[in-house]
Amino acid sequence: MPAVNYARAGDVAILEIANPPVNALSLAVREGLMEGLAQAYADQGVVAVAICGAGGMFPAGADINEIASGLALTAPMILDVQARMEAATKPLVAALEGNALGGGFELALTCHWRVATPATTVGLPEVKLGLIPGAGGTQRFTRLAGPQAALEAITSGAPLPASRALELGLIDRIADDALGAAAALGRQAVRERWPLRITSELKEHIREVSGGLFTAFRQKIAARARGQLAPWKIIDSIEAACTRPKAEGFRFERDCFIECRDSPQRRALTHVFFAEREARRIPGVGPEVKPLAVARAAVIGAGTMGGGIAMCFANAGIPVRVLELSADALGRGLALIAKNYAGSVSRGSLAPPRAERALSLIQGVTGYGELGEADIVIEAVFEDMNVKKEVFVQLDRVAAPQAILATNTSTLDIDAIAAVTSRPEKVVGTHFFSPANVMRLLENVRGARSSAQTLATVMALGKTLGKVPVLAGNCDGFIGNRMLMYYGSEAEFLLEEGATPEQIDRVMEGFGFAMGPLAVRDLAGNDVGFLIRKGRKLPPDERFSPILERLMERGRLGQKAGKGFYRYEGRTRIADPEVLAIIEAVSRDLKIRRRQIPDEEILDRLLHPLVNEGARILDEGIALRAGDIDVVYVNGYGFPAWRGGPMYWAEQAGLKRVVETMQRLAPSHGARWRPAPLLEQLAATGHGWPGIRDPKSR
Ligand code: 3H9
Repeated sequence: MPAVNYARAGDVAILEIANPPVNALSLAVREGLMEGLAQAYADQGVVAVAICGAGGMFPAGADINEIASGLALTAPMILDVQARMEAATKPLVAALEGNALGGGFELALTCHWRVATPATTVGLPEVKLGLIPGAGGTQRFTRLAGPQAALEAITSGAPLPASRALELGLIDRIADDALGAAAALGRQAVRERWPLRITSELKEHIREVSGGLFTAFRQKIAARARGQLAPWKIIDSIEAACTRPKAEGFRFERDCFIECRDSPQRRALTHVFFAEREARRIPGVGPEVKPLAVARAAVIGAGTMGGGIAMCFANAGIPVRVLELSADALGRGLALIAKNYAGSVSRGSLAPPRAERALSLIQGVTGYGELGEADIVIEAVFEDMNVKKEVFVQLDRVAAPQAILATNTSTLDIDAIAAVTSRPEKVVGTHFFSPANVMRLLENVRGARSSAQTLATVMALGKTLGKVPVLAGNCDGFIGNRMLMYYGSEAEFLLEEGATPEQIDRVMEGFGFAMGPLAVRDLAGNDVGFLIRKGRKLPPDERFSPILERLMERGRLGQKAGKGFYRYEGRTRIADPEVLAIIEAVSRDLKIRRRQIPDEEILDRLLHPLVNEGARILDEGIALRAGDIDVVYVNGYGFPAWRGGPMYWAEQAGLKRVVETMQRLAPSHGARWRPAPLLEQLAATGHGWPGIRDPKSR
């Protein structure tokens, strides 16, 4: 099959890019485009050319594998195709359907005009791969829509709906039949003798742009882009579009693209991209296992978590019932949901009609009898085994026979919950992260008897809800929280030995974590952390630090109490001498001599326990692949995506070095520093983690 099909619709040539799954601009496509353009230019009967993608999908970008292998820069490159397009004497019109992204959208921007369907999204998401657009995207977008819109869209990488792209001038028309409308537009341009609109030559938006715009934008994204390379290069490149001659601007973008492509950040983010997709594949759950269609859902509990989960369904267009036995509690829960939607509308992140539609899909109920129509019921009640068991006994009685019964527990035993039902094969964990309507991770937990169809359903559901689903085995804390326990405890041991909360959080945020471990504790609530800890079984040679308990005794519950590891003014955290006094008293009681702890030690002490427990989790089969653990940490625990996740980080550091560091620390820091057997074994044989792609392919 040719990668580009050439056809004629009367006097218009149609170049259809056909390269499944997403019609990426691989070498064969670029070659096909060069040939197709030559044929169309030479064809006397052709007055205009329309470019489209097969299967209703305009290309979603350059081929990410080719960027890693270097083939993306083998001639003909996208730039060569674009040079050929700009030399056209016949109108070129892009017919955009599906997701026209990255290099695909850059190709479209090189056409003289663009038509999209109402459902099309366009965008330049390269930043999410640690890249900047490398085929003139920063230069042409800026010329069409102006620098402010370009800065916002390209540094975030967020897709734009067709309606917004039209407002910004990135596309010219919206039509249900994009290809038909593109051909018509090409004919109209010929008939009415329009000059060909070469986007790289437009000047209106780049004239007299104030430098202050870029300074202000750099300040605006300083926190969000901390430690990263690509966002800053994107800003530089957009600035170059406004301040340098055309050829220089394009060359500058190119140089920045190469610099980013060769960076460790690009490799790490490519790892995360493929790991997220790989995580959806479950051995034994092949395409022959059809997921149950989820047309209606129910959530038990209208607290923060239950409400957030209900919003996820409503946002995806699935009607959902929320159950609270008391009308008061239900009223409070529904009011909170309404408040959350109102907040999104007032911030401008949600259009009022969409908020109204979502709200109309959420129905509060106060009796189990009203849940019989749901295809899946997710329990999100208090984290207590007896309470959960009672809920599942009731659910089993009222739920439809085909319905899946899921629990949002973050630590409890799925099998013990399944055992109280008559349908353990339909019981599964669906662990959402707070706030559930915002956080991308969905940690699905397989019980011993969860059926293949149940697993297929919750994995597919993750995608439907716009989440990143990962499957975990059933154990205390599953993947994420089991690892977190060691990370969190180590932070407190560091406090006992001489570190301060500010130092620890500064080091981890400097590494790229969204928040340091103690700031996170304050956000989640120290009472919550303490409760979870109480339910944990520790190995005999392990202990917890008493610091958390001492903070609790003094009412330092975290942000909600205005004080925890810090004192809070609004959301601003402020170091508090009282906390230091509490910590110092603990050190004294434990007869630990406080010392200055170097920043590098803090980083080592906090990252290694994550990796070591990750190795055990992998060895026990709780995680299917090392990449799954990375996906969990990046999407649920604020680990910087541009560092690839804890397991990827360890592999880059060298597993041998990781083991040596652990062995060095083990004598003074206890049994938990003994390297996991799998880690030792891989370090000794020089192998990487099972389930992380061969680094040579990155
Ligand atoms: C770029 O364009 C650089 C240029 O500026 C300059 C170059 C010089 N390449 O996500 P899905 C695969 S950088 C190769 O599950 P969905 C994906 O791995 C690129 N493969 O589907 C998966 O394979 P498998 C800028 C790709 O419907 C399958 O397609 N573009 C690519 O949920 C289905 O993917 C982007 O960053 C690719 N470009 O979402 C867009 N894209 O089945 C990246 C996907 O074997 N892509 N695959 O696991 C996406 O955001 C989503 O895939 C998309 C579809 C929204 C398109």
